[in-house]
Amino acid sequence: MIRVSDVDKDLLEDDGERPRFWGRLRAGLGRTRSQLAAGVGNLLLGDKEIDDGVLEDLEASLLQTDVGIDATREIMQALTSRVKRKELNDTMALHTALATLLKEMLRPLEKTFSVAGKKPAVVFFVGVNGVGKTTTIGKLAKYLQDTGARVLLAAGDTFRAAAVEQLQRWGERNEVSVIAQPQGADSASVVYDAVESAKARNFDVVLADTAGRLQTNTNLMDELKKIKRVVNRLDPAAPHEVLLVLDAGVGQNALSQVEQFDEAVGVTGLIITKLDGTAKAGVIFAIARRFCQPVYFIGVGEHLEDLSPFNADSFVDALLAID
Ligand SMILES: Nc1nc2c(ncn2[C@@H]2O[C@H](COP(=O)(O)OP(=O)(O)OP(=O)(O)O)[C@@H](O)[C@H]2O)c(=O)[nH]1
Ligand SMILES: [Mg+2]
Repeated sequence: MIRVSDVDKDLLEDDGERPRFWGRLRAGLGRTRSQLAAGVGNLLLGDKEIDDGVLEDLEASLLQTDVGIDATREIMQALTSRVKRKELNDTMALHTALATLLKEMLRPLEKTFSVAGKKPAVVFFVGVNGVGKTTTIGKLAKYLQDTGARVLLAAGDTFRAAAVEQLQRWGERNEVSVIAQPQGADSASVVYDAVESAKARNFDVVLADTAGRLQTNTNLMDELKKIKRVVNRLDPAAPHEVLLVLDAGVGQNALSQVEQFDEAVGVTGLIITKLDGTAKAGVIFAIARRFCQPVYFIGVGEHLEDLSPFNADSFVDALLAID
């Protein structure tokens, strides 16, 4: 169980990533946390006995935050069997067991994002329209620069009006070079140029933006395959990462996005954005149950500092924290 005093202690004492981002994560997950409150918050109101009503409220809360039927069933079965075995005797114990279980479910998603040793590491950002690809590139450019990496951006979204300018603005803000061609140019050729230039100029990493597309649009998915083929000619190992950006607000539709982008271009990792704007952050448990993709980063806002490596314990602590 997280108490406010523990949270304050974390803010003061922890010197890792957590203190800087913890407050934002906690605030960002506020809508999902309120949605969970009916079922989960009640567990903390006192050392009540666990009856069917308590378990039903918990189940309903999980479903309402888009944890999904399968993951909810798994969680409820695990907890119910422990209640039946008399291992959990009151609601407080149930709350603690829930937190532990949720952390265990999310821990396999943790993986450190590394661009070391590739010179340049080529990273594609793919996803449906408006999920936060370009913004995430802007934030990540800064994050990687702060680790000492030399970053080059590729304005591979040559389709949407003003997409190139949007990336260039992020480039200026971070003092990062951007390789671009005018709107309407072939995006594969922009990304190719960027990788070639990064090789020649000794960059560590190329972050390549791509236009948003629906996972169901075969023609546009083929275009992504083409970018991949073209870059492959410069480096058979490239792209080293294909990051699928998911807007948490789409809830269960995220599952079909993972499936179809992976089938088309081989997704190597996920970034989940807009956790702050939604009560559906529970979808991350559905993702964890169904796929083995790492979640490298999460986004809880529009600002540079609103991106953080994913950490299962912090995520669940923030989700279940007391307001
Ligand atoms: N609240 C919130 N907004 C975000 C987050 N990430 C991105 N946004 C906002 O979402 C909107 C769309 O972001 P973009 O980065 O343009 O999305 P995109 O995927 O590049 O969009 P297309 O290129 O049109 O496909 C912008 O207004 C961003 O500021 C986040 O984590 N939280
Ligand atoms: Mg974009």
